[in-house]
Amino acid sequence: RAVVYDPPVTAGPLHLRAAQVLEGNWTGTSTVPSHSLYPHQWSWDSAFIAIGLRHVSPLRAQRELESLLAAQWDDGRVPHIVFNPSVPLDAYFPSPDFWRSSTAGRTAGAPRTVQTSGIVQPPVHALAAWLVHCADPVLSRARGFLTRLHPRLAAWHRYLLHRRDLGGGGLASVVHPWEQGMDNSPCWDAPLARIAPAPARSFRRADLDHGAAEDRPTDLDYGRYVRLATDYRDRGYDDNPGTPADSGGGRGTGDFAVEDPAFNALLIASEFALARIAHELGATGTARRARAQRLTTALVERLWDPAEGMFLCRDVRAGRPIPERSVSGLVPLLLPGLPRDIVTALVRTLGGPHFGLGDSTRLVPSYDLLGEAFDPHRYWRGPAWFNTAWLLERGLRLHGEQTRAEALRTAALETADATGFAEYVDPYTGEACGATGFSWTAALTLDLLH
Ligand code: 9YW
Repeated sequence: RAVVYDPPVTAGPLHLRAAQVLEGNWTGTSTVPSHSLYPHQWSWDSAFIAIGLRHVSPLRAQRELESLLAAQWDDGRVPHIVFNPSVPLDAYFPSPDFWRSSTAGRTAGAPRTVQTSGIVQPPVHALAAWLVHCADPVLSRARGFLTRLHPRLAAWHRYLLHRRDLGGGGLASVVHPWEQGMDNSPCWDAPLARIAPAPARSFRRADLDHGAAEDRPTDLDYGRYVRLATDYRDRGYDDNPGTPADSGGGRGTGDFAVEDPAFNALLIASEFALARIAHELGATGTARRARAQRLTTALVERLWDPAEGMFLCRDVRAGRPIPERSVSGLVPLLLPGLPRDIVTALVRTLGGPHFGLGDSTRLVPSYDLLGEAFDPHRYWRGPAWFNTAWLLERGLRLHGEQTRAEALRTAALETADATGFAEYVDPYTGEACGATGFSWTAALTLDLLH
């Protein structure tokens, strides 16, 4: 089996090489995460890409978000993939003929012309829109960028806070591991164990044409991802939040529902950004800010574990926390309204034996170094990723941890440079895994350089 990675970009200063990666991955309306592995538009990738792209081309950064939000469904959901019709169907699985958005998603208001997936990804978009606006407010105002985006971003948050409050405690639930963005995190092992996998013969994984099998999720994982997505599609992508599940495990009808700390922290950070956007557009933003504070309280009440010194995922169907330490449980550090003792505990956990930052690891691992499922090369089961490094760098800086933030920033820049903007790396050695020339790695490099 041939493993074909994207060609590395090797010459010139770091910021120029990063900009070159984004240029190469630009399709004319948006940026692919990687031509080989991910040849369409991905939702949270586009948000991170826009955050970096704003330093090179504020116009392209605006268009990145506009093209994604143009594929929003009438119920407010922003799909996790917007498919490029000129890419062959077999280049990526699951392809448009699997999701069938324009037919299966009709009741939920999927767009008729563009094909999308039917699930979502973390809501980094309002935060990205605000940062993109700030890079060039004159251009942004001249183009009516925020005026046009604001209603769409507000509908997106409404969808998550109402249709997706499956636990009934105010937080949004994800209904598929792909929605949280950390596909094969060990956090999903227990809730996924209840899902009967789709037969391996019923689908064909395109990812193994481009990525090493030992770095990717397993076939059994994929069987379960396919089962969950098929069931959701066959329900017409209906979230049905008002219906109590017969298992007693919260609302909604799917077999998988999890409240995740990073997903919700990003929603809260984006609520704060929406307050600023509303203020820029002439409103006070007070109600949004108050809601962001209330959501922070709900996040602490439902997901904070004082004994672990970090946030844990909550399995809504089983009605209990998931006892796995994932980097997701540290991401709420980016929130301004966090109680001081929680900030202190998170910083301690980040540098402690489970994540080893500033001690045994170069970049923050995606999963507990001491966890049974830890694997330094397998995707979200240990490798370090640049988007989580960027989020934690921001959190450390926000809470006055300048020295730690600076060390993380330097390590991220050096590792991005040395690996040709790898998708993810071995957290101990910094060795590249997955694709190179990966868009969010290049984009967040640009942002960290500014
Ligand atoms: C897949 C595009 C996406 C990211 C996800 C990451 C991966 C898709 O790639 O998922 O086929 O495995 O897990 O976070 O958005 O970069």
